[in-house]
Amino acid sequence: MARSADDPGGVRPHSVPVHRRTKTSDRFLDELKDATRVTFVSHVHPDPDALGSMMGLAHLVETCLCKPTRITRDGPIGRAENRALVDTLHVELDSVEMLIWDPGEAVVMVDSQPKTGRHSFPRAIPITAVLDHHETPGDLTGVPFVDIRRNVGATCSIVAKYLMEQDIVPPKAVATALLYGIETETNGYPREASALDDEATIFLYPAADKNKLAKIRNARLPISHFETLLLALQSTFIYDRLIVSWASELPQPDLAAEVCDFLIRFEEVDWAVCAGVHGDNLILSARSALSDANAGELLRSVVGRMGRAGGHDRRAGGCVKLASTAPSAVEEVQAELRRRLLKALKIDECRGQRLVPLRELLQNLQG
Ligand SMILES: [Mn+2]
Repeated sequence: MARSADDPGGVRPHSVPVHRRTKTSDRFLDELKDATRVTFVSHVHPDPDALGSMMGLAHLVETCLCKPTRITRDGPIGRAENRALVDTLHVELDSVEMLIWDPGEAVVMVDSQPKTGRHSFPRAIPITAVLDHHETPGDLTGVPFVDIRRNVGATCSIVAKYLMEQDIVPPKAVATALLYGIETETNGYPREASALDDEATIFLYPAADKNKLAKIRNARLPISHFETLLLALQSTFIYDRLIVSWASELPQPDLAAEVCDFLIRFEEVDWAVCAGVHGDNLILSARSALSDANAGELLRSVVGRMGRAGGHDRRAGGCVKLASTAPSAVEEVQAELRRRLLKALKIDECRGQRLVPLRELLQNLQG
């Protein structure tokens, strides 16, 4: 029998599978090849992970398939850093309420899943692909392409992986948005990050604009930000290892998360929750300093049929529609949520202890 040149002779080489492994990004692009245009959608009040993911995938589709793309904004962008990202990187967003859908186009959803109540675009529009990392399950029936990685810190990391697989170094603005998207999703402690998030960060860092990144991180804040923080701290209560801030009016809904990020650093607690009124909704945010906290699941069970909630292991968000925004009606909803929260965390019903004692608050006012 003839021997090939690399036959080790006598020793059987390890069998190596000959079929070429299809990359996930190849399958993603394949699903979009017949579309006239690709439109990217995400959740309401898009955050950096949503914005960066849409920008990264739009660049991938434009480069590999030479197709026109649109990226969208569902509702206003609240947080100052997120608005700074859009302004600084000159991101062009189409308002999802104003879009006219073309039957030949493909819709790709990022950082969210269909029918989770987190979007306002028409439910009848078919979705071709979903890329997400949330624990909150959506209705994926009939979606041809699904890439959901619950162990990954950011959807932007999955998108960066697609770019790596296709050997595409993204332009500065896209790399900056992707990097900031990963940063915002993985900066808590304990870290909710995987090896893929670190790999994506290393890939994106050289291509990103570090000055613009610093400008976004340090976005200037309006006076309403400080007023809200002050009021929130004045109605913050400690129940054993839980701290809850019953913020009153939130000028923008993302402030609930900002209050939580601030409170979870309090050394005497493991859980932080903020609930504040925005329009006719009670916006909820939760954080945990524990590993395996299942915050998304916990908030979902607390909110139950009162509204909707979901998220990650240590971070979660939710929303309860208020029948009335009269203070007594809001207090009633808050009391029910507090009761359920204490029960879920196995904390005995107790009077909350103020973070800032009332006596001090009054003294400061008089001084
Ligand atoms: Mn995300």
